[in-house]
Amino acid sequence: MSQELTLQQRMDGEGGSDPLRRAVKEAVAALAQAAIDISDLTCRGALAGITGKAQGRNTDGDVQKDLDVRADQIIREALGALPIAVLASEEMADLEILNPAAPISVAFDPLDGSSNINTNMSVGTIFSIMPTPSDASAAFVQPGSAQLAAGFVVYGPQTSLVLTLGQGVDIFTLDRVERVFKLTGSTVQIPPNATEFAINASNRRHWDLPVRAYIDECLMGADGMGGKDFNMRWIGSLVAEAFRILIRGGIFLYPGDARDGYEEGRLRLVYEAHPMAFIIEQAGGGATTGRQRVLDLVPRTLHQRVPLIMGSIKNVQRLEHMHTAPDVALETNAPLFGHRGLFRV
Ligand code: AFP
Repeated sequence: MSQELTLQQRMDGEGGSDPLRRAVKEAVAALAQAAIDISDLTCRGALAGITGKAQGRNTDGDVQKDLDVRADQIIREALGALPIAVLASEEMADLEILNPAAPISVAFDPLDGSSNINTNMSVGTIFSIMPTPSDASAAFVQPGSAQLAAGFVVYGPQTSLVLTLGQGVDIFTLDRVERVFKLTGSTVQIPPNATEFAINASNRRHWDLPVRAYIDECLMGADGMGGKDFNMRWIGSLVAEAFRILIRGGIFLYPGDARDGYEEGRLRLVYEAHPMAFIIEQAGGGATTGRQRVLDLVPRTLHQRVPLIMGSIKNVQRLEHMHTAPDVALETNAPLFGHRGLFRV
């Protein structure tokens, strides 16, 4: 039996026995148990009847895969008996008011990256825990900075749980024999400078100038104004990109673009960008729309989309600068400039 702390032992060691902290820890423990059950399904795939086949569309028009629906059911069952005021899920049109007097509310994306299921690529679960306001129906009309906890699970070669309770970021790996998550990374810190970017480059013609200028600067590598060569990754699974950034740094971009319906990007604020931003900032990184800090945003609607740029702080700051100083973006992007600036040298 390995000696790493279990998730429960780590949370017990975090202190905070007041009712609010206790409710948070109970919810995290239940979400972790649900993740183990979802992991059992993802690692068996078709043998568990998971085909990735579309089963219809959720109310926001996203294609709903079989595992989206089953993961949503597993999580609701796991949370059902707990003192939770409001549930919000990517798979639910509206909030579910359970016990308005309960201290916490939980929003989750039960299965992120579901377009990867039948290609055996990493998928995941993302969750955000908020304090319940006096008007429980406004549980997710709060800035992301109000979150009490956030986490995500990657169902990949390992099943890993990434968690912040507001005092740094820990990584837990599922011990499949003992069926418990064990601490394998504590107080994780993202390298401040990175030379790896993640974006769906097929959308370049739809990007705004600052994003195009930043990516072109990365592509120009050591020949450009950035002065260093970059690598690129795009997995099509937010949780996998985020996990890689926590481990080796990098910058992830899902910006708004000119495509119909993508003016505010693809990712959802309440149950994707808010929790991811909380985790990334707790690990010393940055998370922005390009112009605003994601954790400062107050959702207008439950399934609101938001541009999400997150990762190594210096890279995120460079991109923000390009959004607020268009001349910088123009200078980087103008075709008349030679590789090394206005005059070829
Ligand atoms: P699905 O859950 O529909 O597969 O979307 C996954 C996701 O929201 C996020 O995890 C990826 O980073 C992003 O979409 C990929 O989007 P593109 O398919 O447009 O590249």
